[in-house]
Amino acid sequence: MRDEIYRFPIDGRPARCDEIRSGHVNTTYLITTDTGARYILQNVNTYAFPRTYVIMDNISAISLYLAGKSGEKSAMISYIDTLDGERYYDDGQGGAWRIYRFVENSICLDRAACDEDFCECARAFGKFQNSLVGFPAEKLGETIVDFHNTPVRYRQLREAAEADVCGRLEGVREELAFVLEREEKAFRLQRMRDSGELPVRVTHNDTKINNVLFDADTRKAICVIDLDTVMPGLSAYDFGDAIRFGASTAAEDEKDLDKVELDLHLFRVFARGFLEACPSLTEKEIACLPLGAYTMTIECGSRFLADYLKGDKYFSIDYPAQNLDRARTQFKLIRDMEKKWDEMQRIIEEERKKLL
Ligand code: GN1
Ligand code: MG
Repeated sequence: MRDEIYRFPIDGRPARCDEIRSGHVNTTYLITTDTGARYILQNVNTYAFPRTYVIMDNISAISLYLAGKSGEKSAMISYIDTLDGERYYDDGQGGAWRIYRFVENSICLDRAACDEDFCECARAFGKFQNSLVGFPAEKLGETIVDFHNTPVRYRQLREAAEADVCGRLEGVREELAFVLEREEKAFRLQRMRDSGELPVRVTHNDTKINNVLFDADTRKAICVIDLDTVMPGLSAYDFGDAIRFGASTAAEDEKDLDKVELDLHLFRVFARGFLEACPSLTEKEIACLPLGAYTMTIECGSRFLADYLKGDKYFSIDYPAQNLDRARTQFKLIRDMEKKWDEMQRIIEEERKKLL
């Protein structure tokens, strides 16, 4: 049993503890009590998230806002305070712990089994953004500073390459050159954010399909989870990260790069669900969605590559070169997006017009 659970008000006595291995960053457990109540207990990775209090303040502020909106089923999960009335339990040894009630009959999907699953995922993230459109994004803190600031991610990659603490640089020269050659396009979105051309909203920022809870029977999305990266951002981040992961034809760490492509049909399916659920997107934001996919993909690849160079400090791995494999799939996707760029733009335009 994880003793941290005793710090929270729960129904019954903890009877079972099972680790759920799906995220790359936090550690998650399913706790079942003797009354059958179930809770998700999470240990926040404080290497990734040194500012746990910012996360919990953000989540609490938006929970309160969503709860006050009448007639809306909450678009997100909410956490339970500790017995001492704190938003999370600080174990005094660098560990931050929190719980929420397991949503009965819910499932997480690692991949969409059909178009409808992916469309539901799009609706869930679209709805999340849309329901927070009236929330002042500037009130939220940055849980990870410069999380989707691509120029900063490039700088961190350069620094990791210069330091080369593991002596891995020789083996990744080609990948590094690939990233650096694409700097202009990769920085475009951040430039538009800086110049105020795109509105800053409340965004989720980590929109993999496994961050949505689905109803096991109806397969409708219930709400979004994994709220640690909820902070001010661009709509293109949420669209783009979901495409990077969910519209790829292969796993994030696939070694056979011939299998990795952008599935344009899935791209369309996601675009449809997202646009439908988020009618507040401006024309300019919509036009930037393909660039969001491109940017999130090259940025994530750069992060995997930087972490590989640093000795896998951030993303958890199951085997030594997994972060390099992950980086390579992202770069393969980028090549494919470059080939399919005009089609990506056309699809967005077509889906936009269908909603008019
Ligand atoms: C991490 O924890 P998880 O697996 O939901 C990461 C995302 C990456 C993703 C890559 C806080 O998400 O940014 O896109 O891995 N989350 C954080 O799979 O860094
Ligand atoms: Mg996650």
